[in-house]
Order: sequence, then structure tokens, then C-alpha cells
Amino acid sequence: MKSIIVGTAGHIDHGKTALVKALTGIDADRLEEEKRRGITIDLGFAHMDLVGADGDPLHLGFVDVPGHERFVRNMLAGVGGIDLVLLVIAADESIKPQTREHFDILQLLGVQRGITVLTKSDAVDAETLDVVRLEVEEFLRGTFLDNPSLDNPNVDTPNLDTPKSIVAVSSLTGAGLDDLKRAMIATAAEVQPRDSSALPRLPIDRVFTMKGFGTVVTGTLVAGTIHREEELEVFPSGRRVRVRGLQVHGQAADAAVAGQRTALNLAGASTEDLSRGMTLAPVATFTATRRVDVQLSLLSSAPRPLKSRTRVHFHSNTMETVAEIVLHGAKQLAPGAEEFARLKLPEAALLLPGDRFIIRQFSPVVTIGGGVVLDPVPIARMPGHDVFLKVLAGDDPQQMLRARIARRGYGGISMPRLIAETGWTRNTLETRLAQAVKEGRVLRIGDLFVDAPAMVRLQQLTVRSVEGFHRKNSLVGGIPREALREQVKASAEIFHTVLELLSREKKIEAAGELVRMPGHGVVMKDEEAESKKKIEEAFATAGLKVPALHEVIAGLKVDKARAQKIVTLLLRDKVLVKVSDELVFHRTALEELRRLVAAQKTKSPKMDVAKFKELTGVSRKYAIPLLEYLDRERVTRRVGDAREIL
Ligand SMILES: Nc1nc2c(ncn2[C@@H]2O[C@H](COP(=O)(O)OP(=O)(O)OP(=O)(O)O)[C@@H](O)[C@H]2O)c(=O)[nH]1
Ligand SMILES: [Mg+2]
Repeated sequence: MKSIIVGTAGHIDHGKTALVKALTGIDADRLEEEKRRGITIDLGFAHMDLVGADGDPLHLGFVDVPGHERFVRNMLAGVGGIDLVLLVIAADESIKPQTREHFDILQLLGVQRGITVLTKSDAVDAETLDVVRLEVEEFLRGTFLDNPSLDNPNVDTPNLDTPKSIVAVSSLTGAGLDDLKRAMIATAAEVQPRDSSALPRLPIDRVFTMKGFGTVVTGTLVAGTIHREEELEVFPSGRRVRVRGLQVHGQAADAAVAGQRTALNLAGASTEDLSRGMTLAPVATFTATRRVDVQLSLLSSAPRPLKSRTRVHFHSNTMETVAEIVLHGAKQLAPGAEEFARLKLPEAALLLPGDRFIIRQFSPVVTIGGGVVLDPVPIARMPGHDVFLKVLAGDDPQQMLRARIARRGYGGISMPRLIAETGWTRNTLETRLAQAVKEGRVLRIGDLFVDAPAMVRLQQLTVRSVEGFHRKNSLVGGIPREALREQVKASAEIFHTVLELLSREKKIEAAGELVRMPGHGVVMKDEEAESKKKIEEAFATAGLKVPALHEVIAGLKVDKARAQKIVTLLLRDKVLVKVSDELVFHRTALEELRRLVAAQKTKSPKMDVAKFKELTGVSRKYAIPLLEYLDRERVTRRVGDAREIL
């Protein structure tokens, strides 16, 4: 069975609700106020079953929208998930302002299929009807409602009269309704079924409580499948809910699939926790965002150019908020023009690539444009940003993925983050990445996908860093791994891979803790080697009564700068240990000190400075820095003037 969603659109009082009732028998005006005032205020719902062009059952879910200009925001909440529109134009009034505004909205939202219905045909004579038909044909010329069925050679409707793209009906007399049904069946056959294996998303359009059930939400399931007992996440609040019960088009069911009007009875949330505009989606899969990069079009009917940093009403799916628009390429956008832009939202919302949206200006509140979400996780603008957005605005999903991976450089991107940023399933991503991985354009490193050219850049950077290190530190055998990793700013996993690659190609040597250029050991001349030995000996024999460093250096054959480097080397190798700015000790002397202090503990756990001096035989000048060193090393702890031995 095919299920599609049919939406109405058109000016107030043009007979949308009457038409839905004439077709389905259901009065979609459900509010008391609507019945009293005879106008639609909020969305209404109905459904009917037909037999599809292929002989299979065809289920139509209707979303009836209000035509009143004050309720366009409600219309926008309903029109997001529709597959096929009935553009309703009353034959006695022809095209009116909300005919135009609704039609603009349908085009901006990318609705692909529809039928134009001239209602109230009983209220005009044949001549008037012809005139209106001509007017409407003119109005629709070149749009998606311009004879779509007739132009499509792929549609095979052998048993049907050629469906007309403009159908005149009377909901009062029933005239033309059969033509309309035939046209709907033919058009429904052209509707691409929505992807039921995609990740599910249900934008909520109604929330209410039902006696004996509790909290119920309804919406058009725009993608995927939702099962009974499934756990879902509410966006943007992050609340987790469980699907206790599920209805599709008013019938209890075990699962709802994309393209169906869906009602969910939820456990884990009350009506206060939920509202129109929120979205239900799989748990721990997506993140709500306050920044999106989009492709934006300004209607040619927009009253004035749109300046960057303008604030507008923003509508997407069932959600409504305000957004600040920052144009990427220009200071302002002329009516009829298109531009990449970044939208800043006051609160986080779940938006995914491909989501359509509408913008309306503040005053007067009219629709001025709309567009499509390209990137829900924009990174700060960088060179080539426009090229990146052009790829996302294109139609090659493999190229889009490569661009998304490339922009992460050698940081790479994990599968879960790719899912969150594209809205695609793991399977879809695997399929779309397979070729790039096979060709070596994208590398799989652990759970990361990494751009191959970025990895080459990292290899070059790593080699340059090691070379640079050698230049500055001729006496040191190599750069410690961790220091190198911090210098090139790579994650542990990626860095490990790069070192392996470079070692295998013999471009570097990564032996033990140090990384160096091949064959680059420490080149120490005889004089330096002798000086190193002298320094070490001077400190080793001094014990805790160490000489001043400058005195030791002064007694060497090498010059001061080289001597300083040798000391640095000894400090790095932890042969010497710096205890304070002036005091350097040999490692063995400090080890001996620890033993002494530990032995003292068995006699008394407390020790003052005097006791320490007595124990070690050092003067106060050495005692204080040494005790502070022991405190830092957690051998002792200062308690008042004394030390507690730990
Ligand atoms: N004569 C005649 N009257 C109609 C026909 N269809 C609707 N009407 C009348 O037109 C009025 C408006 O009809 P609705 O169906 O409520 O119009 P609507 O487009 O849903 O209006 P909103 O939802 O408020 O935008 C009602 O009084 C209907 O009885 C028709 O085919 N012929
Ligand atoms: Mg109505």
C-alpha cells in the first residue's frame, strides 16, 4: 500500500475544507471556534482510501490548512510534510493574495506534485470559468503545477483519461470530483515514496491528552519508521520518551512509516513537556543546533532587498522561531536572487541537510523567501567555504561526503558524527563512502574517516617538525613523541598512524620515546662529551651540598652556550634535577635524601627545619628549597612550621 500526504493550499474561503469534506466525508475543522466562525484557524486532518494507478491500495492522508493571512504560520506547520498539494482557487474569486503567498511557499519548500482545483464551479457560468482557467494557467506557467502529468513521459496511465492539471469542481453538487480523484491517483503514482529505511523524524504538529491513554502527539512522519515500544529523543529538549501506542491514520498499528500521518501515545513526557515545533528522532543520534549554513532565495515579490544581519521569522517543519541571517557573499540580497547564508537561531533546533525552510519579514508579516539547509554544524568560515557549500548544494552525495571529510583535515570524522551531520544512516554512509575508501581518497583510521591529502600534509608537517627540532637541539637524540604530537596537533590515533607510515618509508625513526630523522643520533664532539661527564661527576660527588651551576660551567672547556645545552640535556634525561631556580642536584643525591627521610619517619612522623638540617647536614639555604621540593613530590606535607612525613 502506498501512503501519501495531500495538503490543501489557497486563499481564505476558497473552499479547501469543503473540498476535503466532499472527498473524504470528514470535516477537518475540528475546533469549536472554527465551526462558529466558518473559517479554518489551525491544521485539520482527514483521510481516504483509493485504488492506485497500479491497482494497489492508495492511502491519502489530508492536511487541511487555513487560508486566512493571520494563520499562515499554522499553514506553514502543516505544509512541511506533504507530497502532493491541492491548490484551491475559487472560480468566483480567482487568484487572491494568499493564493500567491501559499503558492510561493509551496515552491520554496520544493513541493514537486500537485493539482490545481477550481472550486465553486457551480457559482459561476461556463464563460467565467474559462476566463479563470486562463488566468490560472498563466499564473502557473513554468512552475511545478504547469501540466506536470502531461509533461512526464515516465507516467504510464493506460486505463485513465489523461489527467488534467487544472480540475474544476463543486463541493456542493459533486461535479468534477471524480475527475479530481482520477487526477489524484495519477499524480500519486508519480510521487516518490519517502525513505522508510532512513532515520525517523516526526515533527510534532499537535499535542494533547487522551482519556485512558495520556500524552499523545501527532505529525507527518517525514522519514524512516517508528515502532511501538521504541525509545525516542525529543528535540530540542533532549527528553527521552517511549512509544506506548501508535496509530496510523486513526488505526492502531505496530509501526508507522515515512509519509504517514502518525499519532504516538508517549510514556515519559506530559503535555507540558511537548509542543508543536519539537521533533521526535532516534535517541543519541542527532544534536540540536543554533547555527546552520543554508542556501537562501529571496522571492522576486519581496518588497525590498534583504540586508545581512536582518532578523526574520523562521519556519521549518512544524517549527517556528526567529533567525538572524548573515549573508556569506554579499551585504544584501536582491529580490529574486540566491545566496549562501548562515542562520543564527535564539534556541537550538533539530535541522538536517535538505530541510526546507521559509522566512517571513517582521512587519508587515509576509513571506519573503526560503531555502534549504546545507550544513547543521558549520565551522568558523574558512577559505574555500563557498566551494564547500556549493558541493553541499549540488546533487552528488559522494562528493558531499568527501567534502565533509576533507574539511575536518587530519582530525578526521567519526561515523556517529557523520550520521549526525548528514542525517544519513550508517548503511547509506558506508555505501556512499565505499568508492572513495577503495580508491584511497578517504582513509579509515580506527573509527575515523580521514581525507587522504590531509594525511599527506600531516606527514610533511611531521617531518618538518622533526627536522626543525634537530636544528634547534643538536645535542638531543630526538623529539619526544608527545611533544611532536602536540606540535602537529594530531589526535593519538592519527599520529600513531602517521609515525608508522613515515617509519615504514624510512622518512623518520621512531625508536622508543624519541622521534628523529634517520641516522640522526646525538652528535657530541669529544670536548662536549668530556664536559658532560665533568658536570655529572661534579654533582654526583657533591651529594646534597651542590656547587653553584655557574661555577661548574666556568670550569669547562666548552663555551657557556654549549655548556648550557649540555645541562639541558642532562635535565631532560633526568640525570640532574632542578629543585629551584638556582639549585640543581644529581638524581642519586635526591634518591638518597628520600631514603633518609623515609628512615626518619620510623622514628617520628614529624620533622621541623632544624631536624631536617641535622639529618642532612645542609644549611638553611639548601634546606628550604629541598623541603619545598619534597612537598611537591608528596614525600612530605607542610603543617605549620613543621613537616609531616607521608
Ligand atoms: N457554492 C459553493 N460554495 C462552496 C463550495 N465550496 C465551499 N463553499 C462555501 O464556501 C465557504 C468557505 O468554504 P471553506 O471550505 O470553509 O473554505 P476554506 O478555503 O476552507 O476557508 P479557510 O479554511 O478559512 O481558508 C463555505 O461557506 C462553503 O460552504 C462550492 O463548491 N460551491
Ligand atoms: Mg478551511
